Amino acid sequence: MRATIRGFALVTLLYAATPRALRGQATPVKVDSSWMAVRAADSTVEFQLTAALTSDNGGMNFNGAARGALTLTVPVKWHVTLHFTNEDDNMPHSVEVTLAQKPLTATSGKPAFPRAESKHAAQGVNAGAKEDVRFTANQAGSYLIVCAVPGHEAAGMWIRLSVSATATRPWLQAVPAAP
Ligand SMILES: [Cu+2]
Repeated sequence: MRATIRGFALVTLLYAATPRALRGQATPVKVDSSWMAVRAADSTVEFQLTAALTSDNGGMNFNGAARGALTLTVPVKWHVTLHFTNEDDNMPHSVEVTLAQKPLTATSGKPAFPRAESKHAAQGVNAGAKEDVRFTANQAGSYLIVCAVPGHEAAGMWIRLSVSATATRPWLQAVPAAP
C-alpha cells in the first residue's frame, strides 16, 4: 500500500517536472496589449504575429497560442497587416489565412483572401525572418491563421481570425484551445 502511494507520488512528481511543451498542454495565453494596433480612421488593424514566441507546443505556436487558443476579431472590410516574425531556431514557419473547416484539412495552398499569406508559405522562413502580410478581410466568417509548412497546422500551429459583420472595432482574446 505504502509502496503504491510512493509510486504514485513519484509518477506525479515526474509528470510535474516534464516541460509543458512535451506534455502538449499549452499554458493559457496572456494577451499583450502591444500585439495589436488599431487605426480606426482608415479601418486598419496591425497585428504582431510571432511564430514560436514561447516553447509551448514544441514552438509550433503563434504568440504562444496553439490549437486556436487566440482569436483576433476584425470588422468586415477592415484592412489587416500581420507583422510576421519567426523566432524559432529549430524550424521554418509561415503564415496563411484559411477558412475554418472541421475537421482541419491539409492547407489547399490558396489563402482565404487575396495575398493573405507569407511568401513561399509551404517552405516557411527561418528564425529572425520578418515579413508584412497585408490583406482586406472582405468577407465575414470564421477563419484560421495557420502555419502552412506541411504538418504544422495538424500539429496545432493555428489561431483564429473572426471577421465580424457586427463588430465595430478589432479585438484580441485568449480562448480555450481545441482538444
Ligand atoms: Cu510552422
